[in-house]
Amino acid sequence: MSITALPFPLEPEPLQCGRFTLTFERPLVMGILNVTPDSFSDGGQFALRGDALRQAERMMLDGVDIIDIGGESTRPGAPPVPLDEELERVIPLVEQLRDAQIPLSVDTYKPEVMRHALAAGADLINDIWGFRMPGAIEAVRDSACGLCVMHMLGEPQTMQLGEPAYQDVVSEVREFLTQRIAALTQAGIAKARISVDPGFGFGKAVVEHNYALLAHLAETAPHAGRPFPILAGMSRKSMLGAVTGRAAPERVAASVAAAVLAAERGAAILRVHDVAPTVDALKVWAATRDAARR
Ligand code: 9MG
Repeated sequence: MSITALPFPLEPEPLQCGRFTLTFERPLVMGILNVTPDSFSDGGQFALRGDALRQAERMMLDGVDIIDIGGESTRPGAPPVPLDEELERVIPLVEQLRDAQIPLSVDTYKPEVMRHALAAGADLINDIWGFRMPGAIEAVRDSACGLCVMHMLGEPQTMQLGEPAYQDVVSEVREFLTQRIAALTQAGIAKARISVDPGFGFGKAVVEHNYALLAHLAETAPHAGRPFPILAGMSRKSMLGAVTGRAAPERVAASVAAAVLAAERGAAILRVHDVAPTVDALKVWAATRDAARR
C-alpha cells in the first residue's frame, strides 16, 4: 500500500457532557437551533417553539449528534435579549427535548440562563464569552455538564466594528484558551469536561484571521497530554461569503467544505446549520481517513 497517508491529528480524550460521554472516533455534528425571531417565524413564543421543535426533529432524522439551543443571536451588532426573554425561549425547549436521548447544548453567556438550563436537563454549556461573565464559572462548577470555551475579541455588539488586530492570531487564541482553562480547572472543573473553540468570526478579520485559524486549527487547542476537543463553527459565516461572493442562505456547499477542512485539521465537533449534507460529507472524510490508516 501507499506510504503517503496524511498525518491525521491525535484523537482528543472523551468529553464528559452531562448524561453523556462523547467520544471522537469521528467528528461529531452539532446542529444549530436558534430560537430567535429573526431565525424563525414572528408568530410569537408558541409558534417560535413549534418551529424549533420541528427543526430539532429534522436534525435528529438527519443524524445530528448534539443540538445547540440558543435564545440570543450572536450576529455582529445583534441587540442583547433580556434575561426573562432568553429563559422563556430556551428552557421549555430543553425540557421538551431532554427525553430524546441526544446531548443538549445551550448557547449562552448568562450565568442565570446556565443555571436554569442545567436544572432543566442541558448537558453542555456553549459560552461565546469563554465563561468570563461574573458568576459563569460558579454556575457550571458543581454540575457534570460539558463546557465549550470560545475565544472572542471584544463583544458581539462591537467585535467587528474596528479592525481586529493580532501579532499572531493562532498563538494568541491558544494563549487565551490556555488561560481560560487554567481559570476553570483552578475552580475545580475537571479537564475532561472542557472543549475549546477559536471563535470563527468573533473579533477576527474576515479573511486573514479566520483562514489562518482554519489552516492551523489543531494548533489553536491547548494540550494536556492529548489535545482538548476542538469545536469549530463556520457554518454560513461571512468568511465563506467573502471568498464565494454568496449570501448566507447560499453558503451550504462552502459550509460543508469548511467542515471537512476542519475535520482534517483535528476538529472534534462541527457546529452547523445544514446537518444532512455535513453528516454525509464527514462520512466520506472518515472513510478516507480509515483507508489512509490501513
Ligand atoms: C453561538 N455561536 C455562534 N457561532 C459560534 C461558534 O463559532 N462557536 C461556538 N461555540 N458557538 C457559536
